[in-house]
Amino acid sequence: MKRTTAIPTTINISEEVQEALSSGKAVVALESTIIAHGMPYPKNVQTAEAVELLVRKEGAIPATIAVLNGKIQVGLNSSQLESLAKKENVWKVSIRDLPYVLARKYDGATTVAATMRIASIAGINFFVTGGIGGVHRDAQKTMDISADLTEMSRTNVAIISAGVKSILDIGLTLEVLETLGVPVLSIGQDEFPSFYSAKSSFQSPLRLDSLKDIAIMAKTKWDLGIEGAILIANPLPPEYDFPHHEIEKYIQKVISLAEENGVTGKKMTPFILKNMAEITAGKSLEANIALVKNNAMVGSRIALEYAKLKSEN
Ligand code: PSU
Ligand code: MN
Repeated sequence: MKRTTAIPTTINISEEVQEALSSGKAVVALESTIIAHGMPYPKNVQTAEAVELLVRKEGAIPATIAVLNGKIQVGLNSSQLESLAKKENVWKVSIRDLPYVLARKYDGATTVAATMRIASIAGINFFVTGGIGGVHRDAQKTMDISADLTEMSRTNVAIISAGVKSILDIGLTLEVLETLGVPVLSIGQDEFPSFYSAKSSFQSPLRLDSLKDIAIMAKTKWDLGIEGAILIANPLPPEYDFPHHEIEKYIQKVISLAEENGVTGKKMTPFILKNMAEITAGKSLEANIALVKNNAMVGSRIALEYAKLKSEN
């Protein structure tokens, strides 16, 4: 998407990313909440580095997005990645937090919602992550629905994830995405994947098997001026798949633990991820790492197809 307005001075885009954007190369945005709040050190920084490398191997340019000392940074170098992964007190920045964290000159890790908005301002249309936020189980009572969903209705970025985690209410999340007009498609299967498993027992609203077709769909949507994201669900590599009954048992335990500890609001998702890793003796973390890498490869390929389509135009 062509930028029509100037980039605000609170955004710093690395030279490499700037160069890639101005020459029409494929650029893939990456979030930083997964680094600072989604995985423990040092696996978080190792994964972030490995993911960037995979994006490059495919021929695209990675742009990890975070807030450093009150400035938005698009494209982090290794020492910036390392410090974000190591530091305590890195703010979890969803869309509502962004102006506050900038005004206070804090360090912040951006969620899917904040990352996609920044990516879009910078002119990046593809964004790779692991899992998105959604409608939590029991949201009828708690109203805990991630701002990732509302952001998807507004911002023209295609998100490559491994589906919706079953710590959330997958059915309600799909319903909300429908209401918000967000196309949800699964790659190569009819069933919508659930992060830790390729299965979920929910039918995927849409299915596409060819990455080129996904790029065509994205371009068509935005060319028509239909605003908002496309959620692309890429099932995790089969060797990491958790059987449904096994994962469900762990999730229920971890959710009760969150309740016992009075965990609510923005602390909920990091709490669940941390405790899932503990209760599965690291197995959920290994799956998480493998699926993010897989998404980086597939997402980069889609971004390359899209860049090709744009250049042919
Ligand atoms: N799911 C994961 N790993 C993550 C997150 C979600 O498997 O790291 C992070 C993402 O940054 C997502 C955020 O945008 O959690 C959602 O948080 P909340 O539910 O508070 O909106
Ligand atoms: Mn929430």
